Amino acid sequence: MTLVFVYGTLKRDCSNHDFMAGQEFLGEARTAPGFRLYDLGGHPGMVVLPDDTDGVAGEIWAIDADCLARLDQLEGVAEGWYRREPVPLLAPFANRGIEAFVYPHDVTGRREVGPVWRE
Ligand code: PCA
Repeated sequence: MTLVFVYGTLKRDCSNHDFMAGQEFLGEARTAPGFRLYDLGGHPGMVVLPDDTDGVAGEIWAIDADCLARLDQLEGVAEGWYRREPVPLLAPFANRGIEAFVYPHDVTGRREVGPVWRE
């Protein structure tokens, strides 16, 4: 099992949540400050933003290897669209090396969403 932090369309009640079918929800979580969401067109990208003070809200899931592979494909990890990397989370998930799909590209001109993605 792998723990992942999801903050966008993979969350409960969101458009890609079917990808989490059969996996285990462990709880709501929030990153440390330094991350913000931007609207990439129906889905958010979480970017590193050093002067952010709020962080990003999301969910922790325990997922199996098949699910992880499907998520990597969905998020275009091999193509460098999103990068799956550890993000600092607040308690009770702090210091556990939990990964999220971070958006590593320029967000100039994208709508700033703030800390919570809603559909
Ligand atoms: N799906 C992933 C990354 C962005 C998105 O919409 C997630 O929910 O974490």
